[in-house]
Amino acid sequence: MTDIFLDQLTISAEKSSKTKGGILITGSHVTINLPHAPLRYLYSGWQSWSLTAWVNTNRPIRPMRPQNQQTRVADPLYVNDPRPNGSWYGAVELPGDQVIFLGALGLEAHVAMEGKTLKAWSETGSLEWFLGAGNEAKILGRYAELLGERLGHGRVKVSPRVWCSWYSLYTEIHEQQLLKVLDDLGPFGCAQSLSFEVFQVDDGWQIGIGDWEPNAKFPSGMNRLADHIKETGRKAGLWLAPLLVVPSSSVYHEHLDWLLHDENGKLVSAGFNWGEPLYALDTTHPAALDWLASLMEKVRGWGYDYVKLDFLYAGALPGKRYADMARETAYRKGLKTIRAALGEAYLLTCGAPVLPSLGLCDGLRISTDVAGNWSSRRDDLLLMNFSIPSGRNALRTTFNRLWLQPLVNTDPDVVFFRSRQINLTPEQKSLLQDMAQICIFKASSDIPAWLTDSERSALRDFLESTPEVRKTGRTAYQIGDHEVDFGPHIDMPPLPDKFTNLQGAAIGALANIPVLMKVFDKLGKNSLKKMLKHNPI
Ligand code: 9PG
Repeated sequence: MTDIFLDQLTISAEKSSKTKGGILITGSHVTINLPHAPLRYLYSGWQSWSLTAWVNTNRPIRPMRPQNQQTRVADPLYVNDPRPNGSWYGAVELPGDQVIFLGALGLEAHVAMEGKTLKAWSETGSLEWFLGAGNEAKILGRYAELLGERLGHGRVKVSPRVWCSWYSLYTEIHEQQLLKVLDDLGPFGCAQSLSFEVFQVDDGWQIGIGDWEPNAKFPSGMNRLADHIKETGRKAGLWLAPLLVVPSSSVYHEHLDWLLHDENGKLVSAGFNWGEPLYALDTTHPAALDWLASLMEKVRGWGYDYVKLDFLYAGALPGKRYADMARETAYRKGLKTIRAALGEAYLLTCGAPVLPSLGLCDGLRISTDVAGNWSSRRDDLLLMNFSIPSGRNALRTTFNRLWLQPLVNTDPDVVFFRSRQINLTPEQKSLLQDMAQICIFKASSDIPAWLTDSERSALRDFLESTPEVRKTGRTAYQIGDHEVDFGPHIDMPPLPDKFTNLQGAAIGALANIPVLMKVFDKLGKNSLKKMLKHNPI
């Protein structure tokens, strides 16, 4: 196989010119004719949780089940498109490990593969694109450079080390128990302490989604809690989902006009969670923007210097907005308002559309959530949903987004050192830890009281170590004294056979029924409560 040179590709677009490492193309629609049929396609997921991976071109990744989860984890415009496709950029691999890449240098753009052609289009009009061929890492490095020039970079060089309440306690957090955890971490900087720089309170503190005041489990108020955190020498961190609104909230009752509607005047669905349908704030509505700014100022006023903003995709869903503005541009407008109101606080975006968040946040979650299990037959074969929280789903998408590192702090989600309440093997835990070292983003939810002495000391060493990281192959890294190849761990699972697929369709249909979702939610909560009763904090 001879090398593919860019001049062997037929490009149809308005115009094209040479740039360092590739070709710059202008056009609202671009078509590249490929010399051979590709073996693999690089799916680029829309937001943090969406699958981003190299997948064999003969392996369909649809349908993703259940249907009511599709909006939460993928771009609803393309979630059922049977072609290999993805947001803003796409790439194909030809025989001989040759990569051909096409990526937008702007927003509201999509790429798909049809036979031996790559097709790209903008939802709004003419756009610039970058075309590269050859070595994947080099091409993505140049793409990042070009994006940085246009969208900007995060402001913080090194991400802080974070203790996050979610992956042990989930929504079952309360003031006293968090103070106990804080106490057990020890004061920042002491010899035996765990050197987390941020103590981040996740989902569970608020009255509701859209009612961002402390609930009855936080009787002293969020400002007192921030004071306690700061007394230990740490920054206080808080989770919010400011672009989401649920029907039980006061924003929904009082300001229905702030919500995103479609062409027919119906509310746009942002998915389903917490036992309720989700709706989105219209970030072009001036009153909604004022509300967002004052919400951020309130959180800052309470004393929080680290803010994790979640479910941000809601701001970029298709719809008819107060101001006639393209969807990702509208999201960016909202994020700019948020950024300005947050001042110097660290901003971590999550569930966030990837390119539209660049330049406006410090950290970006680049994968779906990790979980206490590595993978499951249910998620891989029955639901075919690679955005469901799990160790392997998180590792796979994180790996394929490492090229974003020059642009933003890349958050691979938390690591585990505990063996209590977890179903990961030592090897699986260590793959996630290695990935966090590569990302230089270290976070954990381990409860100090659940750690053995040796687990606690391993966690301390992890937090304080800064091993040298070197890429040694397409999927391999040297991390300090050991080498790790992620390749075998991030491959896509095989396709289900016909019978399994039918079973999956039935389970997917059941999981789509709101009452059943509520029941599952309730059962999950009960077993969490039971677990916490048997595992004192
Ligand atoms: C809080 C969490 C954590 C986490 C976020 C985000 O509906 N779902 O299945 C679902 C799964 C994960 C999820 C949200 C919803 O995670 O990534 O870190 O902050 O929200 O609710």
